[in-house]
Amino acid sequence: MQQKLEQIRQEAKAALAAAEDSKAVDELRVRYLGKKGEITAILKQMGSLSAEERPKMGQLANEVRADIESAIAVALSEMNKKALELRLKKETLDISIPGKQETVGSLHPLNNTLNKLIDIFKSMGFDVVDGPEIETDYYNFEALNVPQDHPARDMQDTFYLTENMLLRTQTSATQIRTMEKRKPPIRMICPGRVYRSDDVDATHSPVFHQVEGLVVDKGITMCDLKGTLETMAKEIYGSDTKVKFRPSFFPFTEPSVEVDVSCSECGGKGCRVCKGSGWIEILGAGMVHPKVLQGCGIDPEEYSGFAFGIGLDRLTTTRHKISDIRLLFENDLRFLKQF
Ligand code: 2U9
Repeated sequence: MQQKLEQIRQEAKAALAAAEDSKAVDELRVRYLGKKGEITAILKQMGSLSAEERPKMGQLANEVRADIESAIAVALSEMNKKALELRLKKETLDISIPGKQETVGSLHPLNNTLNKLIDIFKSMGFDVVDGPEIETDYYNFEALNVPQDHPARDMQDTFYLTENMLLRTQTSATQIRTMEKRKPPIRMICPGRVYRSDDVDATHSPVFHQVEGLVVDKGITMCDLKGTLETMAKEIYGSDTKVKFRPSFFPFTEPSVEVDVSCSECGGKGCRVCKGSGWIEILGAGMVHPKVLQGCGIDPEEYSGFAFGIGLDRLTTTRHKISDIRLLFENDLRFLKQF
């Protein structure tokens, strides 16, 4: 029996040393130490031994069992170590590899300029109002005192959807609706996309953007218009900016003006940006025509108002010295990344 136990010890240790995975180790555990294992089988034969030999063999059997158990523990721990080493090797991180560069977007220059204008006008108490891009002939032209035979109403200049519906050529319809709904005082700007049937070139696009403004209250004069626009121009182009009003004509304002600012590039001396004149035209404006007020149910004897229309695209190109309006619509990242 002693011989048999020693043989089991040798065999089990050799088998465990050669085991390749934990499954093989487990099989060996069952084979040697399990309920039907070889050691158990030996222990069952103990009854046939003499009283003298029994405790000796019992002790030896326990020793062999403990030996095999510790060989199992060693084999398993070796295996775990190897598996861990393998995993660590496979999952090695090369921390010297350069990271992937994440590009951060920025606001489109049109939105950037618009946000600036919104901030400026909000600080002067203006509301920002949105309106539809599809309008009726009445709100886009008739209510604004644009006569039936005015060239702007021509099919050549306006995108008509039906005889009566069109893509708005200015955002003024939103102001008309506001005046119909609200009593003065009114202070509002309407930013938005507008459409005109123009051929595309460096300064024209059939889709462009306006920010129109309207103020209606008792006692509003041209001085209020001048102060408001001067404040806006100085904020946009710098505090040294001068503003010049030239007489003009629009059907919806009387008197009407076109507004120039001193060229921020040359300070008024004349350069490429202002085409030598020292001035840049940025908007049209005027006192709201009494017929327009009347048509919206506002008594022109009691109230007066001023209105202005800013071409957002032109304001943006002059602000950033962008030479071609088309750059604003092409979404070329090489251009947009500069802002
Ligand atoms: C109401 C009454 C009057 C808005 C005005 C202009 C003058 C003007 C142009 C600027 C560049 C159009 O985008 S542009 O080509 N606009 O010159 N717009 S006064 O007048 C209004 C608006 C609403 C009820």
